Amino acid sequence: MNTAEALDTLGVKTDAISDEQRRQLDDDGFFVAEAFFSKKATDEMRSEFDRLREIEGDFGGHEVHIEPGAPRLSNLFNKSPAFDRCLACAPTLAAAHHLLGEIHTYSLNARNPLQGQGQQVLHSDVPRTAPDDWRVVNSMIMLDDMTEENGATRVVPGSHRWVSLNVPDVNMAEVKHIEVTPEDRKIMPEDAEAPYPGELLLTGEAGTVAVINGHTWHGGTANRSGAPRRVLHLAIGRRDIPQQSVERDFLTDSLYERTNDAMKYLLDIEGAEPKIRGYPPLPTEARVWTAAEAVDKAS
Ligand SMILES: O=C(O)CCC(=O)C(=O)O
Ligand SMILES: [Fe+2]
Repeated sequence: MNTAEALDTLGVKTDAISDEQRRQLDDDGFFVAEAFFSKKATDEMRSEFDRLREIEGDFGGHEVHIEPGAPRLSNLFNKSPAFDRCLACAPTLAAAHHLLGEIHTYSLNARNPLQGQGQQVLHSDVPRTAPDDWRVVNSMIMLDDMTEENGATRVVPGSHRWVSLNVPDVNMAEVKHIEVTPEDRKIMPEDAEAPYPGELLLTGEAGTVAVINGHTWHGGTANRSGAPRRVLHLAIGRRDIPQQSVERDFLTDSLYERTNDAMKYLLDIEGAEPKIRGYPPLPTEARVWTAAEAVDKAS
């Protein structure tokens, strides 16, 4: 199996993204695919988000990090078959194959900023050690309408070519240190939570998928209206970069049993031994991540 074969089996065609979307990804570092998921698919994923949030409460997101003011969930492939369809999310997967070549899943998380909260520091999800060392394509699968009022994701066009910014430590992989030149310093924001010149908000109706190069400077914004903003983050990584959610370590018997060879290839669980029976266990304590912490590390 290889990525081209897996994507073909899953019905993801290389022309699933248009020439214009490919150009936007290359030049701007992001594009938006409107109305990709049907209402039925979106409704089902949204109600699973709610069901799992009930189960996980304060521990939601514990496998990666818990974010005060923005309830999260992680390890979602293992938690509900409703998310299996994300393995055929053509805009994300075609973009990832285009940019990264051989791929596997990086993570499937979810996030819902609460009223008045959720402003994140501007950040790159992953570091980069050479100009074209692209590592991750991330995407926001909108389960609610994402508007300028309810905490849309902001992006800075063209910033995927700039220095890596405020990369969360869980995503640093082998990179120990990000080289920052005096030229870089000039464009790096003094206040990473503040609006950045030229930033845009990614908005769309439920079912829309916004795809970004994981290196593009971006971040969640505050939910001013309080309307729910449930979003899945489907991140796909270059296959030689370790997964954020190492699926072999989290694997449930249910996910292993219901996935075909192409899905197993993308999840990187071919021949793996399921470790978990039933619902993945919740911890008794978990890591909290705050914007302030990211900036401390960066300075
Ligand atoms: O939920 C969002 O709008 C973006 C979140 C994000 O970039 C992150 O948590 O890394
Ligand atoms: Fe991010």
